[in-house]
Amino acid sequence: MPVVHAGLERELGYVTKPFEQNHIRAQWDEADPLMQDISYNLIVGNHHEVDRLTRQALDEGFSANTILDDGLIAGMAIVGVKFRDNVIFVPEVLVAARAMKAGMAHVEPILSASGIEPVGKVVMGTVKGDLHDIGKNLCIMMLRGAGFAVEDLGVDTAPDEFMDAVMDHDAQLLGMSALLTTTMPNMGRTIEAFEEAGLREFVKIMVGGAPVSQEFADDMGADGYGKDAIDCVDLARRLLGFEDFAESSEPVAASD
Ligand code: B12
Repeated sequence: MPVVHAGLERELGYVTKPFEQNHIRAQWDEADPLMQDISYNLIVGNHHEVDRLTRQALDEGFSANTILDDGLIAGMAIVGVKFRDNVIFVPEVLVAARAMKAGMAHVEPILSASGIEPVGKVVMGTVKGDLHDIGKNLCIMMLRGAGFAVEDLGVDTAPDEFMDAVMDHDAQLLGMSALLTTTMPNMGRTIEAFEEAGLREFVKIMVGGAPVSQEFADDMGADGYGKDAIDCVDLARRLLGFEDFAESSEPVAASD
């Protein structure tokens, strides 16, 4: 009978939705204790341990893909759920993100060299005139945690820069963030620029940021709006035609 790490068993206690509980538990039920240890240390934000354990796992012959899926992404799933349900807040998420980055530093070069495809390619940036990036960075971290390759354009991004990046990286998705009512219209201007250049049909566009709403997103012709970083991942998956998490997870019996 597989054993789930005692710390992870406690963490699963924070996951109240049965389909999420079943989905994450099923992954750890199958995962090696070392992968579970990576997940646990990522959740609690111990980046030194994630760094050490990821190197150890590679030395022991685990594939970069297994470490990514069963260790890093599985841990990030719990962080995402806890953040959404207000169990943890931005500082804790940023600490977990640092741990994720420590692990990714070892597996990313191997994954890119082996040509393993990410689930999707996303370009993200804060629009022209706007320097707020905390929310955008959280979205990027969650997207990477979910297996997307993300090109981060930073802040104060002009429509041309968004267009160049989407074409250069062959991205299927563009995400724009704005925190100021004065810079929100630059999302619409960017969408217009894509239309004028004949590029709109090549990319799905999602928008977010505190002052942005679904109505505003619809008005300016975006493909979707996300209210937070979890929504951003769900939206990205939906826009690329993936099944919902809920629908894709088979219920499993809870282990004793
Ligand atoms: C931190 C902050 C700053 C920092 C930014 C630091 C940084 N590196 O980001 C600094 C000090 C630089 C700053 C500057 C200014 N700020 Co400021 N700032 C804030 C503050 C306090 C927090 C913003 C934040 O980080 N929130 C936390 C993150 C996690 O939330 P979020 O950004 O909304 O992101 C989440 C979602 O919206 C969503 N999301 C975000 N982006 C995207 C994208 C996609 C695609 C999707 C799907 C989802 C998504 O997911 C995120 C994660 O859950 C807000 C007030 C507030 N409480 O919101 C004011 C606020 C945004 N700032 C404001 C102002 C006015 C300014 C300044 C003009 C002040 C000045 N006079 O200089 C300047 C503007 C500078 C500029 N040109 O951008 C106003 C805006 C008012 C308005 N209606 O426009 C606010 C609301 C404060 C206020 N109450 O007046 N600011």
